[in-house]
Amino acid sequence: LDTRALVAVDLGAESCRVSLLRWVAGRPVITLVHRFANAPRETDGGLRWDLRMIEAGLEHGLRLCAEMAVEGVRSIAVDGWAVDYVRVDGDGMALADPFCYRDERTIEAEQMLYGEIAPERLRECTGVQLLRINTLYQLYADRLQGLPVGSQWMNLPEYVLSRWGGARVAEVTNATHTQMVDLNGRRWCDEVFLAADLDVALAPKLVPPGTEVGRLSGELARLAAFRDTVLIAPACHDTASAIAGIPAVGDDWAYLSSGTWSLVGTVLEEPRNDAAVAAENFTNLGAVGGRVCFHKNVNGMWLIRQCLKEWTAEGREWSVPELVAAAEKLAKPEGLLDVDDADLLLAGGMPQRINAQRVRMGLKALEEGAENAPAFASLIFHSLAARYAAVLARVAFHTGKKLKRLFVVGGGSQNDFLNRLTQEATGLELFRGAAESSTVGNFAVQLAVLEGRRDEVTGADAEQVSGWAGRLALALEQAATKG
Ligand code: LFR
Repeated sequence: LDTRALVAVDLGAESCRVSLLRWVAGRPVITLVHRFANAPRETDGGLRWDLRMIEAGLEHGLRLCAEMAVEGVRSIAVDGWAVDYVRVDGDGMALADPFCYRDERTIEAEQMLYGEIAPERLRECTGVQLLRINTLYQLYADRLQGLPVGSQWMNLPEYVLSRWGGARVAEVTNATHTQMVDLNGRRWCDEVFLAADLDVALAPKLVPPGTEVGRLSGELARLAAFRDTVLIAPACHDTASAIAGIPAVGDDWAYLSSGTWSLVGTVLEEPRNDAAVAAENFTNLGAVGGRVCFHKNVNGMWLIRQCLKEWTAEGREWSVPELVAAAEKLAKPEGLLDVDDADLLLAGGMPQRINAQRVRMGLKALEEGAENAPAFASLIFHSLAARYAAVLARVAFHTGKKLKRLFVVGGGSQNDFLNRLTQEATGLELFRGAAESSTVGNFAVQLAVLEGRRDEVTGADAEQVSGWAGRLALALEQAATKG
């Protein structure tokens, strides 16, 4: 057995993480080596990510891993949030900071695109939830805005791999979220490219999860630990990785991947895209094992984070646990929020946005200001739980599954109050998976391919990946209790 270490990079809209898996007495132990904050900012006429900051943070993380892993690093894999992309020049260098998917330019672009291809047809071709954040609407918006569009582009995790020496690819679980991939063939969909007047030759080659894309090269490769390190595209979509990190088998379980967004659904062998599914705008994204993540994007911790930002600006720093504890003491709020109201997906002024919605609904506005933060938090948690339950009921309906268990993973899974509300609202048995489930799934895919078990990630034997996930979830806990 090759006992060199593995590195998993997980890019999040709120924080990026670099983790190391080492073998200690034959057992895997995972350590979160470096975590740094991430956020989009308004610059250059748009809401954009600070690419240089992200790349520098990741490089710092890799250097720390190299110091720790005296045994050497066998492979590195990168997953991250979907849909955003980097345009590159012929040398693979970024042409600009990438837009954040929340940038408002796609509000109009989405409507314009439907003049070229009907939304129903887009759904039929791709099976993907119509969301203005999808890469398709963003690339189309670039075109409408007259931005230079003749360059190749890559989604962010794949871009990071390419910067470290990997080939330019589009890993398929991540690519499905572009809304430009054919639902059945899982190839770039010519009809969609044509409708949006986009050049399919500028889209990278599609590869399945668990593809070796090259060897680490450049400065970092001079470090002893990185002398012979391969680069792997895991499930580059963080949600697909998070789901691969759930150690569940059987047909009676659903997932809630809880972070900035809440992804609420279940894993299917085959996509479901009938008229009722389309009418309710569920998605069929690529999952590990050639399977399908059948879910809906529901708003998530974004609501709380955005409120916290306002209260911090007022000079009151609530910690999340403190806020959760205070919210839990309050009586059930009067009237719930429509958490998926388009207005609540936008940045800034969240308490005001929430109150504006309440007033529109004929409810009493909450008293604004940091001192009343628990009332906002209580409203948000109760509303999220109710929404999860409503979506899960529809998941059961559309898939015909008899759901009994709900696995909650991601940072939001640490919120016991929300978990309790979710359990009560759904009536499902709730299991708390790993907070860093994307990292677990990322490592699980690496291990499967490194151990010569490609079939586990491409289809034939997908349940085995959850075997790895089970072992690795334990590895994480050990790391945590050992500090
Ligand atoms: C979660 C996630 C969701 C995707 C959203 C935007 O981090 O990747 O799956 O819909 O972010 O990329």
